[in-house]
Amino acid sequence: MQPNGTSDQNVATKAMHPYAARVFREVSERVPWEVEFLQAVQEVFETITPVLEQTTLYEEESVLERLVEPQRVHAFRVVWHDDAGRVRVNRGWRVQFNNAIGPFKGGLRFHSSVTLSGLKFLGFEQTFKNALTGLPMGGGKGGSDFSPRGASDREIERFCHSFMTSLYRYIGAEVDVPAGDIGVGAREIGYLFGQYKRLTETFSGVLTGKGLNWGGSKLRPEATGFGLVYFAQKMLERRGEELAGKRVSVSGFGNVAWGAVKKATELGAKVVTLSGPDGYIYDPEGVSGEKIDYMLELRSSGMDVVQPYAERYGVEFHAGRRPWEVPVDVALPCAIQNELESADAERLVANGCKYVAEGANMPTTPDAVRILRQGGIVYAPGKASNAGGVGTSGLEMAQNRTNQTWTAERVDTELRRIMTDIHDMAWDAAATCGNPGDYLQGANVAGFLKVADSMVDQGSV
Ligand code: 2IT
Repeated sequence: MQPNGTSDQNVATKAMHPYAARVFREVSERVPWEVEFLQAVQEVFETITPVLEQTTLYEEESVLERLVEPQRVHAFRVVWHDDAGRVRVNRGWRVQFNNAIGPFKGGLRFHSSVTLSGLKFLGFEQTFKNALTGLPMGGGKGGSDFSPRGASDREIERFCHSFMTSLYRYIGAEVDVPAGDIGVGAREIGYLFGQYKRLTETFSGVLTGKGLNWGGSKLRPEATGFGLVYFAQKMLERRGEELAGKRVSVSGFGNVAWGAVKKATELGAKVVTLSGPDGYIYDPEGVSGEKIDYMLELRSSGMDVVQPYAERYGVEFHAGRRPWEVPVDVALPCAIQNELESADAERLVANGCKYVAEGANMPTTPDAVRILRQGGIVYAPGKASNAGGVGTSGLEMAQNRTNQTWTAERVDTELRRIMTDIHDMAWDAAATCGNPGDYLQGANVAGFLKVADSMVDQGSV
């Protein structure tokens, strides 16, 4: 789970339509230090050329210029007391990126690596991802450079209360609905919700990922990982293969990895790796049964390391290395942005890997994506393959609006349908562009069209 700048970022704009190239150049000149944000913009802009060649409408309406500018960014100081009674200060943000198709929607990330550039990239991606779910949700993202690692439960509570005190005026069930992300799980959502309720004296669906007793949806914790595996299943099916019997590598050991391991194992695949910032474990027998539950224990220890798994189950631990060197059929990066670089991609290709589906947001660097694709690996970008998490957040919002509690079966059926629809939509959009099977282009084009057309419909706002 090593975050890694964008050392091998490709800044060529050759593949871009002249309009996209101009806007990209303008953004690059305006915020040259926002490398992750620029990486995300570049990836979208490079793939929508067929759309921009067909019509000048988006240029006439300055849609790209508007798309790369968040509607609003809230930046605030988060002051809290640690257990020793010291006053601590962190930075908090909420990037309300685009609400053309619904209220801003997206997670909160608490991690020492969080920056405004990182949140802008995540909010930008979220806008297209949410559009792909088919549900009325705009894009947003927020968080703090607060690291929950090693913090006590009371410290986390005090931090969350302070964070919400600064944020509560700017969110709401019909305005902006945050959720969890790295470092923000059920516990944090509970503290954030409690403070929102106290400050506003309202009980509303202002956050998703809530507890099951107080408005949460069944399967929301599992949804991102489950959805990822459902998507991967579709990718394999399209090529006449099945997931059962396949060897799978997973990176990370948090919420997304946990759900992915659970579902992949249930469907008969064998997950042989997990990873943390400390390195990766190789479990040739497969992560299954109680080992999957142990992932939850590892996570709640708050130590952000995976090595204890190796000690407990007597398997190999590779310190400071990434799991991509292990030969597998399917790789599922589920940790963090830019965790799969060129050398990793080369190894996956050389070892005969056939599918890469992203569980994290933008875990593969642009050069690595090129290497995977040139090497014949079928690649799915996170905005398509990890959309099951926010998709199920959308289902939680639907349940809250109508005062309903759906069964797990119903949520699972809806989640499967959402993932199937995203797969097919991306497939069809890519085919229309003359590149069948190109999920990257398909997802970007389908997401772009929905958001861009909605913006045009609503005039110059
Ligand atoms: O990256 C993501 O899609 C999430 N962290 C989930 C966002 C949400 O609103 O459920």
